[in-house]
Amino acid sequence: MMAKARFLSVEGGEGAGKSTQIGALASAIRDAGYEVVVTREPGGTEGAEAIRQLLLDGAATRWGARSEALLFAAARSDHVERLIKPALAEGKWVISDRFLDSSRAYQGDGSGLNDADILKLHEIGSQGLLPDRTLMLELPEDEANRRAARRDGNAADRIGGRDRIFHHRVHAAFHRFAQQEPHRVKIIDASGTFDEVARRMAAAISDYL
Ligand code: Z5A
Repeated sequence: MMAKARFLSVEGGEGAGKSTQIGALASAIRDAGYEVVVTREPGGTEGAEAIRQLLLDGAATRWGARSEALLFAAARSDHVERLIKPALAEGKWVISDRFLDSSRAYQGDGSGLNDADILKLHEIGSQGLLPDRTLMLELPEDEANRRAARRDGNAADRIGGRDRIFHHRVHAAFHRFAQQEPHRVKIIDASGTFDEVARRMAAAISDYL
C-alpha cells in the first residue's frame, strides 16, 4: 500500500538554493510513484501571486511590519485553501518553496513581531496547517551572498535587500525552529555541488517513501 501524501516546505535564507533543489526533490518523489505539486510563497494561487507583487515590489518603507505580516498571512490563507489542501486531499504531495517558518523568521524575529502573534494569524488564516516536514537549507553567509549576486547582480527585492543584522536574526530564528521541532524541521547542509545537496534533501524524507 502507498504511504500517505505529505506536505513539505523548503526554507532558508536568500540564495541558499531552495528553488534549484526543489525540482530534484520533486523528481525523486515522482520516481517513487507519487504525484507532486510544486508551489511557492508568497504566491501559488492567482490571488496570492497578486499579493506577492505588493509585498516584494516597491520602496523598502512601503509596508510596516504588521501590515506586511497580515499580507503574508492573507496570501498563505488563499494558497492553503485553494491549492495546498485540495492537492493533499487528492493524494498529491505538495512541496512549497517557503511557508509559515519564513513569516516567523522574517516578520517575527527579523522585524520584531511576536512569534505567538504570527502563529495566531496563521491559525485564523490557514487553520494552523503545518508541513509534515520542513527542509531548512543552510549555507555560510558569504557563499549565499555570492550565489545570489551571481544570479541577481545588485538587484534585491524589498525584503532580500534588508541589512545584514536583519538577515542574521532571520538565520538565528530558522536555527531555533530546528532545535525546537527536531522531528519536523531538518537542517540540510546546502554547501557543495548540486548533486551532493540533492542527496541530502532526499535522505531527509526517505522515511516517508
Ligand atoms: N518572505 C517573508 O518575508 N515572509 C514570508 O512569510 C515568506 C517570504 C513566505 C521571497 O523571495 C521573499 O519573501 C524572501 C523572503 C520573504 N526574501 N528574502 N530574503 P523570493 O521568492 O524571490 O526568493 P527567496 O525565497 O529568497 O529565494 P531565492 O533568493 O530565489 O533563493 P533560493 O531559491 O534559495 O536559491 P536559488 O535561486 O535556487 O539559487 C541561487 C543561485 O545559486 C542560483 O543562481 C543557482 O543556480 C545557484 N546555486 C544553487 N545551488 C547551487 C550549488 N549547489 N552550487 C553552486 N551554485 C548553486
